Amino acid sequence: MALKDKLFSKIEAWRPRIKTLLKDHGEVKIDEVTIEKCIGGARDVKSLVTDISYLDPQEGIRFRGMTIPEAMEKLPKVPGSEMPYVEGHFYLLLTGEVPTKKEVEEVAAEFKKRSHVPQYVYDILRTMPRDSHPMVMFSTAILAMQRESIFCRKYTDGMNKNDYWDPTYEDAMNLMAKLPPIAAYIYRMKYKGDTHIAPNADLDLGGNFAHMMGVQKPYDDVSRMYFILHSDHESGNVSAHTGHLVASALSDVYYSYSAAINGLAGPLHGLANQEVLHWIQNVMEKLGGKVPTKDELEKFLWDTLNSGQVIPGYGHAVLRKTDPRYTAQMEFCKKHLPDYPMFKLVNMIYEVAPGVLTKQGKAKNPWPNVDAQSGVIQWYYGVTDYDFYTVLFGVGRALGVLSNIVWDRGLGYALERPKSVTTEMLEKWAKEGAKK
Ligand code: CMX
Repeated sequence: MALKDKLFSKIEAWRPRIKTLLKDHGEVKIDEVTIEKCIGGARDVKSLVTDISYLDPQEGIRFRGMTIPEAMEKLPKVPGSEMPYVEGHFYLLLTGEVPTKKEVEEVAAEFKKRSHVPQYVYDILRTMPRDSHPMVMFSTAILAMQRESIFCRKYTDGMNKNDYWDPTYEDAMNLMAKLPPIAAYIYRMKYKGDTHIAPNADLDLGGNFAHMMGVQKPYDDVSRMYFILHSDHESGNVSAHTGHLVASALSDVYYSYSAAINGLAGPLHGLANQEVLHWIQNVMEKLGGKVPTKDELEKFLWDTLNSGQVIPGYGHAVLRKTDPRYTAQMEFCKKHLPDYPMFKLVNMIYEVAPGVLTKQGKAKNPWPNVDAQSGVIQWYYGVTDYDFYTVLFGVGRALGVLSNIVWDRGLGYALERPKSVTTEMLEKWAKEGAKK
């Protein structure tokens, strides 16, 4: 397949760069670790490498060097749609090149070929308590498919290190193709009376997902936009880092991505999109369904902070400005749902919350992140079961995490194994002014 050939030529060309860096420049210092960073979650410690995306604190994410508007403009569009093919974005993440229409169609055809989900996955999902969180179901379904891993089989048979990337690529393609039907199945089993919609082979990944969800246009474009925006945010965030970490033990993509999904399910990470909707609903409920005034909203924000909770959808570990993923979704809302009361409320939060967070003086970034806007769009199009929202994030995030794992294998990145120290050691070094 053209994508695989291109990928291999890129990996082969890249390998000597990593070898030279390690062999000739391994001693060059790029960062230092302080006690604050050691206790504070390794914030900003430069210890991961990825060329697939880069997150600038002021500017936001760039996918393979492209801003979100640039990528959205340059990637081939699905005929009759505003949004690009998700398949084309995957091609971009994997190869660093914008695909031609023919190349996108090839990837789309490849995903279709690989999209059949084994019956045992559905059987397992059906044995789970129906009130299990959809992220638990999603993670379980992914892990259950580990027996399909080509990498695992080939590794057991004995394989040259240089070839690891190949079955990893095959596994990644297989898994990526199966995630949308699994997600749609969980949605319809849990929330739509266990009625299911067969896939439509004529549709692209985003279009087919909307079809299997049973939501009308332009939800196909919402899905495409959603998957692309959530795909990658460099390597340090919890889901991407977990995927990389688990894969660094040469665990295959099923083990790795299931673990990544578990990290995404945390309320400080991907679950924040569900928390935002929960928070908004609470506010409106307390006001008998009415949209609050700015003063009322400010009071709710302070009440949240004063009760020791975070304002979901605001703040970020790296970003220091409004998340361009938030802005991209806001532009979509302005076009498609400008008068929707919940969208207006989200905008009002945007006007009020940064001031409140700044006044409180704790959050380093008072601006909204991707999760502040995404739930409202889902709600508008009838996907109101907000505990499902993080599954949507999880389908998109796979594009980036899987691309990274393929490259990790291609470049032979090492087993991840940072060193821990004891509190006593930190106290000793604190007294001495530095680690001697
Ligand atoms: N509301 C209230 N307090 C906040 C806050 C928010 N939205 N964002 C940060 N703070 C607080 C932190 O809890 C921390 O308090 P303590 O000193 O008491 O521990 C302090 O401000 C400093 O935190 P920070 O350095 O600005 O932020 P972190 O890098 O530690 O954490 C994040 C980043 C995203 C976890 C945090 O901003 C947060 O909890 N936001 C709300 C949850 C959220 O929206 N998460 C989704 C992020 C995007 C994603 O991954 O999907």
